[in-house]
Amino acid sequence: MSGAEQVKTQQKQTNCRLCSYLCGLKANITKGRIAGLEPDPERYPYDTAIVSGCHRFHANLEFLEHPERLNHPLKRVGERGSNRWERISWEQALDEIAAKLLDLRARFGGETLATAIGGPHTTFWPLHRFLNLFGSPNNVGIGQICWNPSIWVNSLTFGWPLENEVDLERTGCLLVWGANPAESDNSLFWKQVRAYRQTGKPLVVIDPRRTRTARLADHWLAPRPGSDAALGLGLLHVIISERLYDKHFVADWCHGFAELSCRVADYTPERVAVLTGIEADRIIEVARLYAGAPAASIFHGRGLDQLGANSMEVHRAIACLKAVTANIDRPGAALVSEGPAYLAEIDLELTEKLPPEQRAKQLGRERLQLQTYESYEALTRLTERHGKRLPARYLTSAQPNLVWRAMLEADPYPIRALIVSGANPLISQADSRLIHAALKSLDLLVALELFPNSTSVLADYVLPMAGSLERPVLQTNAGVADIAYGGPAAIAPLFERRCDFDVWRELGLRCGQEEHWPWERFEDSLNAIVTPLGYSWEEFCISGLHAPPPQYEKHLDEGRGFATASGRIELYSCFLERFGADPLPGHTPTDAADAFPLTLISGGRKQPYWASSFHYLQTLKRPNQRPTAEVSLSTARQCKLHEGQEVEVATPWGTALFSLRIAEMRDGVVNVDYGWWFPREELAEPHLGGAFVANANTLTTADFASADPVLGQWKYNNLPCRICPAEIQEPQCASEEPVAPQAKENH
Ligand SMILES: Nc1nc2c(c(=O)[nH]1)N[C@H]1C(S)=C(S)[C@@H](COP(=O)(O)OP(=O)(O)OC[C@H]3O[C@@H](n4cnc5c(=O)[nH]c(N)nc54)[C@H](O)[C@@H]3O)O[C@H]1N2
Ligand SMILES: Nc1nc2c(c(=O)[nH]1)N[C@H]1C(S)=C(S)[C@@H](COP(=O)(O)OP(=O)(O)OC[C@H]3O[C@@H](n4cnc5c(=O)[nH]c(N)nc54)[C@H](O)[C@@H]3O)O[C@H]1N2
Ligand code: SF4
Ligand SMILES: [Mo]
Repeated sequence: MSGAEQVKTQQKQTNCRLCSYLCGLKANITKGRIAGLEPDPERYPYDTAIVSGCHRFHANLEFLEHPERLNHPLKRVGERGSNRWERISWEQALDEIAAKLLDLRARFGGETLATAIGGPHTTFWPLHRFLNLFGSPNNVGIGQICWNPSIWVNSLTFGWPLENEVDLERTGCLLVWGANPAESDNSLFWKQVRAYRQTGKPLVVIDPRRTRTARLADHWLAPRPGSDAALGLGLLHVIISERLYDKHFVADWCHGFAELSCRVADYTPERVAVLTGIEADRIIEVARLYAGAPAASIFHGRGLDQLGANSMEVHRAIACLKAVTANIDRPGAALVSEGPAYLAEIDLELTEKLPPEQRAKQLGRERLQLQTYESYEALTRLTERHGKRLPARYLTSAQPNLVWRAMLEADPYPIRALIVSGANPLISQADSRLIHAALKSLDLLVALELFPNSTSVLADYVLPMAGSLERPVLQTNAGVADIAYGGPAAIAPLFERRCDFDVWRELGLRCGQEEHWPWERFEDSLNAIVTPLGYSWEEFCISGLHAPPPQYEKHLDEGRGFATASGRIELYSCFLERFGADPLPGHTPTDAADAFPLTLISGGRKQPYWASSFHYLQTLKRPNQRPTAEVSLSTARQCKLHEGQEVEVATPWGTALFSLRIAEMRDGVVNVDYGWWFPREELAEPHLGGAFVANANTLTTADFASADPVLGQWKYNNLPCRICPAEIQEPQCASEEPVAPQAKENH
């Protein structure tokens, strides 16, 4: 490099934003453009192996400068879905959207606006702040099916959420249950799991598929999908009947041990073997391994978060397993998180500003036991004893099926507007055809997006958002733990792109919310968030990490205990009892459906994609990458299918096409990729980028009537299905074994 060029090149700290790790990077900036990126060894979570193993790191610059990125605000000119747009100014876009929102609110009330969010792609508290101040309880997204069943369960069992990331150096036994970090993480945690395994300590993976994670394990249990709660009860049965539990800890700190013992008494290994399809001996072996380790950990994933009623049940069983073995708040075991020492999410999202009469408009609240404002408030009264408050936004988020139906049927009131941010609901939320009809019926649909996609093409306005490297980032895990990490933008947003924060603030100013948006820039709000830590945003960015060392056995502090009604860990939950739910963990068997003899898992993760994201990036494109449906060899033979064949997967709700892959997994189970669409194909109606071709969510439903009454949860796993060659389209295979319909077994 010549001397003249060296002068022009500036190095700036920034962060990748292509997954939730937000890896610290250094950007080399020449003439205002990023010429190159390298990992920053000074900042979290630096590890050479992370970057060399991460597919997406190398895609950052393509992501930033991709020719299809949205660069200017667009307004629809043709029919909805015709993909014809005019470029307009930000002022015009914001003025028109705000005017339309105010008009709709005057006619139908604040509840007429809904928002849709997805995974942690952006900072969501500004959206919630706007929505609460606007007066709507109707945010849909992932509240019930990603992460939050365990947030609810751990909070009502232990008084606050537990850390899911486990202390692998000090644990003596690790169970990875319904998660596949080899594909879904592929970074720091996955590296730690591999290092852990090299020490020879036991790794148990519980997954119907022999994933890359399962291949690393010395114990692979392949339950029938959806039967995990029964497995949990079986493990508890062995631990209690063989007296492997921690007697002192149970006597001192657990409430309801006698009731739990009674509940698990008839979940003998032999009976659980029938329910789960796992041999009794293996259940006994894993129970002894877990209870016998000096410290043991359970890492769980979305395989357990998306099982309908059994999600709460399995998380309750796991919480009881941790409690009775005293694997709580000790090194190498589960840690009760601290509350954030920085400005808490609840104070940013301003849920207390949503008036009671608007909270009362939460759809389905008469039937839901948790996942309502009332339950959230009751939980907060408990956690406040320890000076902590959970974020409300996920624990009260709306049941999506009821929101889509209110758009279509105006029942019990009309929802006429939707703003989508950091999500692609047509592809990544349940029941794509219903969502399609609902979006088409709206008076106003706005998409805050980085790339055009199957949802944004249906919008009235598409607003171009700043993404990775163009905006500061701060990950706070929604404030359920005392951890925060992030850093500054490398460059100002390109073209006319803006941060999501700016859009919500500008809409807020136009909708009478001036007093609640004191920060002019996103950075100003980040400054306010970290100020309680004793430094400014700029100072925070130097290390980019706030992660105080863990504190153990906090319940032993003078008079502290656990923030539950009994002050102890609630094996028997007084909280669930109060809201009419089963106070003990149970198991809900799945009904058999003759026409759909197989069981569907929709969406085991795969690198390098993230749901519907990154399919357009050349850097990541793998030769011949196709959406696949996986079955075992024996299921393939039974169904007369062969590797590479085009197959149709059908459920009672729809069909989708995949390429068949034979994989090591439980017989009778089908696993399909999720998030598939085809950005190179026609985006206009009716094709919508192939939104209905290989989309796992044409196979799913969030139907409220059949959703679980506790959270209103729907299923992405454990769904009835069948599979056949694409051209024949008739069922050819029988079920793995007949499953007799049984009544709910917990009473
Ligand atoms: N069948 C099935 N469905 C599932 C699941 C499953 O396992 N199976 N999993 C569920 C789970 S756990 C989740 S979390 C969801 C994930 O679903 P989503 O979060 O909806 O994921 P994506 O489809 O990747 O959509 C994210 C969108 O956000 C945009 N985006 C990225 N960064 C930004 C930003 O800074 N600002 C804005 N405004 N937009 C941005 C991307 O361009 C992309 O279009 O899917 C759920 N749906
Ligand atoms: N590459 C990639 N990484 C991602 C994402 C992505 O889209 N792509 N999404 C991100 C998001 S939003 C999330 S929430 C996380 C999720 O992270 P993970 O939970 O690790 O996600 P999955 O890879 O889907 O792993 C779930 C596993 O559960 C298994 N499973 C399905 N049904 C059952 C069941 O009934 N019982 C049991 N025991 N197991 C079952 C599946 O076979 C699958 O292997 O990943 C994140 N990381
Ligand atoms: S995609 Fe994730 S792991 Fe990879 S560099 Fe970016 S933040 Fe780090
Ligand atoms: Mo998720």
